[in-house]
Amino acid sequence: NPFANDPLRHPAIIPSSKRPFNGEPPSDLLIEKFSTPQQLFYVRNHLPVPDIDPNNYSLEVTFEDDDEGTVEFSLKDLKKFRKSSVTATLQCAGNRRSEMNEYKTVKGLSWKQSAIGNATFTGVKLRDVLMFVGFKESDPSYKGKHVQFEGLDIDPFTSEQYGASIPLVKALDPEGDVLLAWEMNGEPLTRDHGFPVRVVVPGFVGARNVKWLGRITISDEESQSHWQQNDYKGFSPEVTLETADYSKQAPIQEYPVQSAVCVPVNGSTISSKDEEITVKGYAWSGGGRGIFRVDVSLDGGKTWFEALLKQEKRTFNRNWAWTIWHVTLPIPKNHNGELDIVCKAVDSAYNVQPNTFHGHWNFRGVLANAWSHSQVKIE
Ligand code: MTE
Ligand code: MO
Repeated sequence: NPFANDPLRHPAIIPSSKRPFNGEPPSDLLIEKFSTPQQLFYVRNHLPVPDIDPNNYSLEVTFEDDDEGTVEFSLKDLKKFRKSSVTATLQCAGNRRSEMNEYKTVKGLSWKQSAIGNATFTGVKLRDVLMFVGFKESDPSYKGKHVQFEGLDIDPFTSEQYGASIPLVKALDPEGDVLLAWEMNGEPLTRDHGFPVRVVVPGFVGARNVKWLGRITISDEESQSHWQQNDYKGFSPEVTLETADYSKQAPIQEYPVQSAVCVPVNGSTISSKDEEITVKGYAWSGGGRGIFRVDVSLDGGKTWFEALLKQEKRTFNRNWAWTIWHVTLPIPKNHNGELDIVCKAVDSAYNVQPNTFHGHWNFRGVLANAWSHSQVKIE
C-alpha cells in the first residue's frame, strides 16, 4: 500500500477520496478565521505523500537551453536568501464541482465549496532565486518562456511525478509575489501541504502551486505533465470525455471571480422565532483582482443587499488574499418556510459570476463559479 505512510489528518476534514487523500473542512469552520489553520486547509493530493528528510532535501534549478547545467539548493541554502511573505488564497479548479454535478453529471472529485483556503506563506521569492542563478532580465527571449515545477511525489504505478508550469513573466514580476515557501501561517509546512518546500503562485489556480518541490526548469515549453496538458482545462458545454481535445484548450492559470455562502450551511434549519439572519461567506478572484462588492439575497435573487467585507488592503492587482464577508438581514415575512440564500461577488475588473451553470457547465466540472445558494428551512 503506497499510501500507508500518509500523515494523519484533522478529524474535521471531510474526505472526498482517501487514496490519494483529498479532503476539505466544513464550510462554517472554513471562514471562522481570515487565515485558514494548516490543519483545516483543504488537501488535494494526486499521489502518495512523500516523506522527505529536510537534511537531504535538494532543489534543482535548470535552464533547458544552457549547457552550464543545474544549480542545486539545500534547504539551508534557500533560507540564506532574503525572506519574503505573502498572504494568498489557494483554490482548487474543482472547488464547488458537486454543485455543477447536480446541474449535470461531471467527472472528477466531488468537492463542496471548501476546496479553498487563505494563508500567509513565507519563503524566498522565486524571482530572487532565478536572478541568483544568473537569469538576465535584459534578455528579451524570456517573455515567451515557462517555469516548470516538478514535485517529489511519484506515481507508484507509472513513476510519473506531479508537475505544472507558469509563464516566466509571472515568476520574474517583482510584483507577482511567486514564492518558494517553507512556512504557512508561521509554522513549517506540514507534509500534506508540501513539506519542506512548495511553490506559491498568488492569483493562480491551486494546481500550479506545486508541493514537495524537487526541480525547476526554465523552458520554451509548458510543463508536459498530465496535469498541465490533459487536466485543469475548461471546455465548451458540448464537449465530452470522448470528444475533448486537450491540445486545443489553454490551461487554467488565473482563476475567475468566485464566492460562496458558508453560513448558514446549506440544508440547515433556523427558528421561525428568529427575526434576523446572519449570512457569511468568502469571495476571491484570480490575477490579484480584488473584490469590490458581494451581493446577498434571501429570496433566490429577486432582491439584493450588500455584504460587509473584511479584506487586506493591497495595491492595485496585488490582492492575493480572499475576502470574508457577512451581513445581518431581517427575515422576510413572506418566506413560505424556506429561504433561498444567494451570493455573488464583483471583482475589481467588474467581472461577475454566472447566474447558473447553464451554458457554463463543462464535463470536468472545473471553474464552478455560478451564484452560490444555501437553502434554509424555517421551523
Ligand atoms: N503538488 C504536488 N506535488 N502534487 C499534487 O498532487 N496538487 C495540486 C497542488 N500542488 C498537487 C500539488 C492541486 S490540484 C492543488 S488544488 C493544490 O496543490 C492543493 O494544495 P493543498 O493540498 O496544500 O491545499
Ligand atoms: Mo486542484
